[in-house]
Amino acid sequence: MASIGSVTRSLISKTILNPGRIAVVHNTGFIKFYSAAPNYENIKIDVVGSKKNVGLIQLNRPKALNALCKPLIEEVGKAVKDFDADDKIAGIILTGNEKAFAAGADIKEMQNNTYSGCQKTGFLAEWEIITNCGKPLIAAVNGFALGGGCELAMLCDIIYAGENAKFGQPEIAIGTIPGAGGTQRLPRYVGKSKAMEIVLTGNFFTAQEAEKMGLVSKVFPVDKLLEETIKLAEKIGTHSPLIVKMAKQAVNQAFETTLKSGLLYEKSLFYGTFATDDRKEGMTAFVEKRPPNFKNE
Ligand code: CO8
Repeated sequence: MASIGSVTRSLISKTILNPGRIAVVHNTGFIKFYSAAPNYENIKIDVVGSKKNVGLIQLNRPKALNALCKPLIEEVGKAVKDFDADDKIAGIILTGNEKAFAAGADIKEMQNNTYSGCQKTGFLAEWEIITNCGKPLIAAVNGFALGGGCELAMLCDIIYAGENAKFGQPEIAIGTIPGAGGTQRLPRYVGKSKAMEIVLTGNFFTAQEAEKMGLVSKVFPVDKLLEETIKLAEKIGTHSPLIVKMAKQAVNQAFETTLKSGLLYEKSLFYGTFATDDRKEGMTAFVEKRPPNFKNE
């Protein structure tokens, strides 16, 4: 299976990725973004795609199977926030390596936690930043996505998986329960019976099973996963960023509310699109039989 390095090299040869990021950073105004970015220890970031409009975040603690220690989640939060604030970025991809997306919370870091300590420090509060991202967040999952790793994938908007991906919520086997959305998001994706089975047994399930359950949108050969996920983000990037954001808000509302109030929410956002220049441009371009030129206004 290809590593992110070899996938990156193969994409460079297809000019999907930028071989000299620093130069393009200068050319496209990313210099400020990158020079301001901290020296990450647990993740790698890049800007990819033929239009250099896709933010890529790779979890990078391979020896610990990308276990989600607090500094790693803080770095992911910072990178997501920066990409979210960057007008040139249309979507953000979260990925790991071929063995693991993430094997869960860092059990060694958590081992001596206490109830009062969790309460006092607000354990897991740093996940909120990722949840609040307004731009499409796409998980590209190869290998293990377990516990917090499965939960991290589930808080993304779309999950693409490699054929070797293994999902699971095995917290029960170490005397705890999912704590970053596993008991809440999983039933919304796969229904109660499946979610209960997964959470109460701790059993792992395959990418193909995850696709069948509706947790994963598509499954790809391992070495094609990142390339296909970049294509997905690029396709989304052809649309108005403003309208994409509204569509994301509307779909997410379906998980938060009753059908009646969700439909009301949808209607008000739908009407709201008629206050935007991009809605006008989109429909005018259709009528004039030309491609739209969206301005994010
Ligand atoms: N935490 C810390 N270290 C880990 C973790 C983890 N979750 N998973 C793997 N590692 C480490 C191992 O300790 C090992 O390190 P070392 O070489 O120093 O001993 C290294 O990664 C490689 O792991 P293995 O040797 O075990 O690799 P295998 O290929 O034999 O097995 C498995 C891979 C099956 C994935 C196995 O490592 C495993 O079962 N890992 C634990 C999976 C798990 O239980 N995850 C759930 C954790 S609890 C959780 O996520 C709670 C969520 C709460 C919210 C989220 C908070 C961030």
